[in-house]
Amino acid sequence: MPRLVVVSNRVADPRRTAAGGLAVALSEVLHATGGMWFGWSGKVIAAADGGRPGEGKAHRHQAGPVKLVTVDLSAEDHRAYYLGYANGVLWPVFHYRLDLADFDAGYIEGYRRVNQLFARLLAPLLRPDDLVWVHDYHLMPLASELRALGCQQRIGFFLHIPLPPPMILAAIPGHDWLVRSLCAFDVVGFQSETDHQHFCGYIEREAKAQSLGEGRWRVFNRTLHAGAWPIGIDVDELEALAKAPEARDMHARMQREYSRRMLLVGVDRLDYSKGLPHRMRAFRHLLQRHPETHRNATLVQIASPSREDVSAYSDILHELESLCGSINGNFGDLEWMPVRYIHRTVARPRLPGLFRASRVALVTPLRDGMNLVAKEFIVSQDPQDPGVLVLSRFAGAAEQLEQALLVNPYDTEGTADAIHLALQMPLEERRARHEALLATCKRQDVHWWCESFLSALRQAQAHESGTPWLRL
Ligand code: ADQ
Repeated sequence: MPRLVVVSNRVADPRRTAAGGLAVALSEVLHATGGMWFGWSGKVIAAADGGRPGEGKAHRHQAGPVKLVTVDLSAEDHRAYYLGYANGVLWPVFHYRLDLADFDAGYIEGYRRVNQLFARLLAPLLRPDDLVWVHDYHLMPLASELRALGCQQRIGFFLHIPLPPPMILAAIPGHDWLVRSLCAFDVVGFQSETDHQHFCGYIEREAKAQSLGEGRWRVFNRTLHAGAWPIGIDVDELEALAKAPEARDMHARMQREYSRRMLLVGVDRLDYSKGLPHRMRAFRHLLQRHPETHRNATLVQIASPSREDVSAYSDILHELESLCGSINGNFGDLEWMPVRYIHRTVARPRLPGLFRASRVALVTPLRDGMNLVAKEFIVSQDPQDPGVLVLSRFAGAAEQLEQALLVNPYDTEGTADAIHLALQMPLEERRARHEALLATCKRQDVHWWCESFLSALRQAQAHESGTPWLRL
């Protein structure tokens, strides 16, 4: 079996369970092949301490049979590549938020510089038959930079966030460079068929790509395989967590605390793509329209701090705080607060207990690549008395989880009606929906995702002869 080399913005130590499902899944293949994980260390070196743009050294650590290689970034590279281009341009545009993108600050140079730095440090560590798997929007030009250095390995890319329609993508200055860089990969994977179709539409129209059938394309004088590989969760890991004392304790405490009320739950990173203010407005509408829910329903909203150094994030924080405050002020009384808003990360082992104690989960992003919380909620339920998933049709997960109550989060009234339906859903219907949803989560779990993507990458031609890839 060829060695697997994973490249991502951040590197997780696969021996730590807190690393979550993705790290667990990748760790199996990394272990089996004596693989390597390469990425940013998370450290930023100030100019005064010698951090220079485009420069950095690779640090190597051994985690069992897996090699972890990390690079520190200079403060300037961190500002332009990570905060600027990745999170200030690509994240908003890929979530259809052109209004939030900062195109003019010249971040693209820093983005390119860091991708070149990664390529320079990674290339000498690669063996000819390695399978290289690059993750996410931070590293879209990496294959093109590796190819320019003469790397002929099979290189795959997986985009964890959505890909917008061609006309939105084309609003990015330099979009043609970005997509052309993407075409230096052998396999390009997306979360949903919708994202995949956006990519095909773009390369067909803008790059005159020719379809070879079965997801293969001839484009920029190379052959590329594109497809949808919806990411799943590690069902076994979550089931084991659910049985452990921390989850059981959490479940018992929540049940005690909310024995007289139905619990609704939302668990998200505090990000504008997650639709938190829209969700609060729908919940407020529910309380206005259905007075019988007063004192009977409590929404626990956990929103973990995220990218607080990007300004759009402090706006969403203030909007959410103000909405929660006004809902509690207008509807709450001495014995009941309709919303419990917690601006913190919940320890992963406690999540299944929280999910299991909840009658309804609100997963209502305005756009989301997949949304793993939706799947984690399903797997955490008691099949005999399961809760109901209210899911945005704009989450990648909606393509698979058809038996959830699908909503349009921009439609406040419609979402409130769906929440009402969820709170009242008879046991038989809850069971039937849950059974179908659970089967999907189990069938297409994270191991299936990992294996099916890697199998496509293994089949990619190792490497095409023809014109060498020129740095663009
Ligand atoms: P995220 O946007 O971070 O990830 P999501 O898939 O919802 O989104 O969550 C990832 C993990 O973080 C889940 O395991 C979840 O339990 C955990 N998490 C989220 N909020 C938390 C909180 N407040 N406390 C504790 N844990 C929390 C990106 C894309 C998604 C895509 C994933 C994976 O934006 O669309 O599903 O990658 O590909």
